[in-house]
Amino acid sequence: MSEKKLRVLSGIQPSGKLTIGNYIGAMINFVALQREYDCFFMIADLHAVTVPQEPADLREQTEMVAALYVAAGIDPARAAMFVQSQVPQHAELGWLMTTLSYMGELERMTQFKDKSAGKEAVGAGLFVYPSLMAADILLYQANLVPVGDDQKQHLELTRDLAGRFNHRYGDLLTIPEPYIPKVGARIMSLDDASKKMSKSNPNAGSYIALLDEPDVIRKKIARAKTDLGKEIVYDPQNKPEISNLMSIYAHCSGLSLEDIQARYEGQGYGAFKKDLAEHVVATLEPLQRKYKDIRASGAIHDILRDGAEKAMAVAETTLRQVKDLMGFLLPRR
Ligand code: AQP
Repeated sequence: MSEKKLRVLSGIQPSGKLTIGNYIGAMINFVALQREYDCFFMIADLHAVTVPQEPADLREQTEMVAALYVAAGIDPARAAMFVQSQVPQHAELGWLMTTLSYMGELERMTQFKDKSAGKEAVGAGLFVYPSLMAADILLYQANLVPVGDDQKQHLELTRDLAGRFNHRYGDLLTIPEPYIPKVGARIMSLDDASKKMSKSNPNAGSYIALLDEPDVIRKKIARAKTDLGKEIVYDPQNKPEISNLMSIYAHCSGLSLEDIQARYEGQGYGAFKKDLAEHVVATLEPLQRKYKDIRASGAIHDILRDGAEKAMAVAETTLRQVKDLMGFLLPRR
């Protein structure tokens, strides 16, 4: 008898145009994970609205993320890909998880502190974001959650909430483990390597969007910040800007950091940046081509409908069990 596959849940917010950071840090891994695990990949639109979104942009970006998932190699026949708001169980379990959460633990979340710092009005959604994230994971009884450094604290809270629920109401929820990807790196902003590259950065020059035209990519890389001196060496401590560009180079060319260093010995930043731009353009070209085909085919809506149905079947089972254990009166079937 074949062993049951472990389940994985992950997602990306449609809060802007996806960047090469999202691609290297998340999407490449999604594609690898679907071969080995029972995967659920969502488009986290309920999370995206924890900061204000233009309605037309949100809709377009949601479709964009879905088409980019497929263009990057996510196979809807293997992995369920769905829009979070199309599976209403997320919002409902999110509320129940909020009632299980303590103010103190939510106040300690560094992402909340970072995103609310210096703001006069901070949305309550931003505060309870981690409770919703816990619901996203627990609904699917996910065993593994791929997380970057910045999400580790949220996963820890998810584990605490699952443990609290199980202790209080009965052993139901799977305690998820972090999955540390084999490949992947934190890609930093092109204008400041102390900050991660982010799709919501108002400065479009700080990121390479996956759908940027080749000439836009060339311009952005030509303008990317560099460090003092002109050596191409990987030294994140002393040469953070060039080290970040070298990471992107390595991912797009398949060369090691040592190979890149050797190749540009004695040359300045100019030659390095020119070649880097061509590697990025060549990496994104097939992705962009597939993306256009998928958008033109109109297939994305069917894929998302099927994905939501698949997700809902699992999510509804968990939600019903949760509500039953908590003492909610369930409608008779
Ligand atoms: N710069 C990055 N380098 C590597 N991985 C990254 N990820 C995001 N930026 C980088 C990974 O992409 C996935 C999706 O992230 P998200 O959309 O849920 O939110 P995020 O991490 O906050 O991404 P952004 O682009 O910075 O979005 P905004 O600007 O809206 O906050 C995650 O797996 C993340 O690790």
